[in-house]
Amino acid sequence: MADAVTQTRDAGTGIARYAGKPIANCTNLELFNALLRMVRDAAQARGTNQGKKRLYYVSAEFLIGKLLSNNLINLGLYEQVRAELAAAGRSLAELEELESEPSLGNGGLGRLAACFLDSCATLGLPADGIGLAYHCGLFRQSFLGNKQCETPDGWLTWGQESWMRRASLHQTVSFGDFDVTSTLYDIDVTGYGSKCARLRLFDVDSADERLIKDGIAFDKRRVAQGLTLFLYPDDSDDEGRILRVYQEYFMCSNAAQLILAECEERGSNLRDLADYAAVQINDTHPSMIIPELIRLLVQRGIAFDEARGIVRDVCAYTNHTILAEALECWPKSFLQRVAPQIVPIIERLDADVRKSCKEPFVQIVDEHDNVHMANMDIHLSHSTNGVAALHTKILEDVELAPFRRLYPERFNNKTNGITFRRWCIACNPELAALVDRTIGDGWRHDATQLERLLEHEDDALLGELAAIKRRNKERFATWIERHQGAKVDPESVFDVQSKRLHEYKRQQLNLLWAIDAYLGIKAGKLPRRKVTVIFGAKAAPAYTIAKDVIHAILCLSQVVAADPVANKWLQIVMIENYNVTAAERLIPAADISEQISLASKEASGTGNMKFMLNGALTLGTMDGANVEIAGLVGAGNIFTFGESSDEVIARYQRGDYDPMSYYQDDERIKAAVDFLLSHDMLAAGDGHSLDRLAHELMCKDWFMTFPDFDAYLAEKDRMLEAAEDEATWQSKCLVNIAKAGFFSSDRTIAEYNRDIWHLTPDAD
Ligand code: GL5
Repeated sequence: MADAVTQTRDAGTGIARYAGKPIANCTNLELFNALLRMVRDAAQARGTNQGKKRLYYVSAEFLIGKLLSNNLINLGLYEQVRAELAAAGRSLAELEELESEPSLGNGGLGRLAACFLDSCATLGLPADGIGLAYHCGLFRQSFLGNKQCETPDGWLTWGQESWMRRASLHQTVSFGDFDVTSTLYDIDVTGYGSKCARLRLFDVDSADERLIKDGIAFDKRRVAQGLTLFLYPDDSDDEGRILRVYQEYFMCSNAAQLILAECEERGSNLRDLADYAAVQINDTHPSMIIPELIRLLVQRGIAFDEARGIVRDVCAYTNHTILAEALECWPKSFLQRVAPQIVPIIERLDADVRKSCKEPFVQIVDEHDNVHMANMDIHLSHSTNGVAALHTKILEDVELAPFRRLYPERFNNKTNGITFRRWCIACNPELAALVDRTIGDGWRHDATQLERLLEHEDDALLGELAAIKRRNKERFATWIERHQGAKVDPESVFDVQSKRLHEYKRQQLNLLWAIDAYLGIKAGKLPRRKVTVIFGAKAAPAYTIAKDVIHAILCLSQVVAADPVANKWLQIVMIENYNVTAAERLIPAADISEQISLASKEASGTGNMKFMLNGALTLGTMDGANVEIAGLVGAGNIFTFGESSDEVIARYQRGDYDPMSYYQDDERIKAAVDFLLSHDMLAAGDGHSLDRLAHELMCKDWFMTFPDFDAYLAEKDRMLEAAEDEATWQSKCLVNIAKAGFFSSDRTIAEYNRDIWHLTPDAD
C-alpha cells in the first residue's frame, strides 16, 4: 500500500511517514495501522520464495497468532521500530496489545501449520498455505457461572487494518444445488531473514455475519451465507455435518483450481504436475482435493488412470491423530448432495482398491456407504506420515497396519517442531538474549547449537535462568490480572496444563490431583510451597464432558479461593479464551509442563516442545513426542509416570477396564471423585454437570484416568520436592533448553522436503 503513504515534512522516520503525521500525534491505532502497512511493504519488497515446484500446504486451520512483532523480528526491524517509538515516548508493547489475534485455528494442528509456513519461508522453500478465511474463527471463550460460554471471535473488526490482502483471484465452486463465488486473500508469511511464504485464504462472497444469532448459533441450512463464518461449525446434527462437508469441498475445490492454474502458468502441461506441485494434505479435512484434482485433470483431457497416477505423485498425507472418532468419515449421501461430481470418482477409486485388496479395513467406501477420508488419502498419495516416532510406530504396527502391509514404502515419520522465532525469540526475549550472550546467535538459524549451552553451565548462568523465569512469572501475573482480574503469586510454583480440552489429554487427572491436594491441605498436609495450577483450554461447543471438566475446574477454583487456609497453598486458575497470545505469556512463565495424555493417544503434542524450550520441566506420560523429549534430556531431567502405550493398547484390546473397581478400592480416588459432588462444589456449580462428570469417571473413564492416578500423584510430589532445590532444578531446565534444538520446525520442514516434497530452495 505504498501509494497510500503520505510524506509529511516534519515526519522524518519511517513510521511517521506511514502514519502521515509525527508519531507523537498518532493514536495507538494509527500507529498500529502505520506499522502494519510498513511491515507489509517490507515483506513485499523481500518477495516470495520462487521455484518451479511449489508446496501447497492445505489445511482447515492456520493458528498464526498475532503477526506484528513476529514480522518485525523476522524482517530485522524489531529493535529499530521499538527504539523509534520509544524516542517519541510510545510503546511497541502497547501496540502489540492492540492487535487482535486471527482466529483461524483450534489447537496444535493449526499452530503446527503456522510454524511450518514460517520455517518454509525461512528455509527459502517456495510454499503456500491454503485454507479458509473464517470470519468469526473458532469462538471466543468466556466464563459465566463457572461455565464456558461461546461467542463469535470476530477478529476482523474495529478499524484495524488487516494483514490480509485481497488478491484479484475469483473462482466459482459448484455444489450439487448451487454455485458460489470465492475471493482469495493473501497474508505474507515472513521468514527469518529470508523471503516470504504466503498464507492464501478463500472466502465465499455470499458470507453474511448477520446470520449469527444467540452466541455462535446460526441457521446451518443457509449454506451460502454460513459457509465461512466459523471454523468447525457445530457438527452435533446432520445439518452441521453437511455444512462441514460443504466447507471442506469449498476449500478443496478452490485449492485444486488455484494449483492447476498456477502450475500451468509456470509451464506445466499437467501431465508433469508432480514437477510443479507438492500438495500436503494436513489431516483429513482437505482430503477431497484428491477426487477434485482428478476431476479437473480428466476435464482437461487426461485419462482417468493417468490422472489418478498424477495426483498420487503430487499428494502426501499427514495423519495427526490416533483417535478413531477424529478420522473423518462422511456418508456418501452427504457427498452426493454437496459435490455429486466427485462421487463417481470416489466410487471408481474405491472399486480399484477392491480389485486389488479384499481387506474390508482398507476400503474407501464401507458397507454402510460411508466414505473414509483417511483411507482415500493413504491409497491416493505417495506418502503417509505420523507426527512423532511413537505415533508413527502405532500407526504402522496397530492402527493402520493393513495399509502398511500394502504400502510399506509410503509410511514415514516426521516428528513435529515449533518455530523458535515465535516460541523463544519473540515470547521470551530475555532468554533469547541470555542464549545470545552465552553461545552467540548462531542458534537462531541452527537450533542444534543450543546444546553448547551445556558447556557454559555454572552458578551464574543458572542464576540468570532463575531470574528470567521469575520476571516472566511476574509479567504473566500482571497480564492475567489485566486479562481477567486473577491475582497469582509469582513466588508459587506455576504448574501449567494448556491445550485443547479433551478427555484423552486428561485435564481431569490434573483436576483430581488438585482436589486431592486440597483435601490434603484441609487435613493438615501442607505443600512445601504454594502451587498455582494454571489451565488454558477451550472445549468444543458440543463436547459435553469436556465442558463438564471446565465447569468442575472453575468450581474448584472458587472453592479453594474461598478457603482461607487452602488459598495460601493452592490456587487454581483457568485462563479465559486461551489462544496463541495467552500461550506466549504463559509458557515462558511455567515451571511444570503437564503432558499427561493417556499413553498412545497424543499423536505428538507441540506444547511440550514450547515449554521445554522455555525452561519448564515436563511431567508426562511416555506418549507422543514426550518419548523423544525423554530420550534427549535423559531420565534425570524429565518426570514421567503411568502405563506405557503397549500396556494401554493391550488394556483396550482386552476390553476389561473397570473404573468402578479402582474407585472402590482406592481411597484417594474415591475421595477425589466424591468431592465433585460435595456440598462446597454443588454450592459453586451445577449439580447436573458435576454429577455427569463423576458418573463418567466411575462408569466409563474411557481414557483411563484411574490406573495412572497413584503414579501421577507420586511423581508430581517428587517433582514438587525437586522444585525446592533451586540449583538442581535450574540445571535440569538448562538441559531441557539445550536439548530443544531437535524440535525446531526448521528441522521438521527440512525432513519433509528431503523425503516428500523435493523442492529447490530459492537461492537469492
Ligand atoms: C493434533 C494432535 O492431537 C497433536 O498431538 C499434534 O501435536 C498436532 C499436530 O500434529 O495434531 N491433532 C489434532 O487434530 N489436533 C492436534 O493438536 O488439534
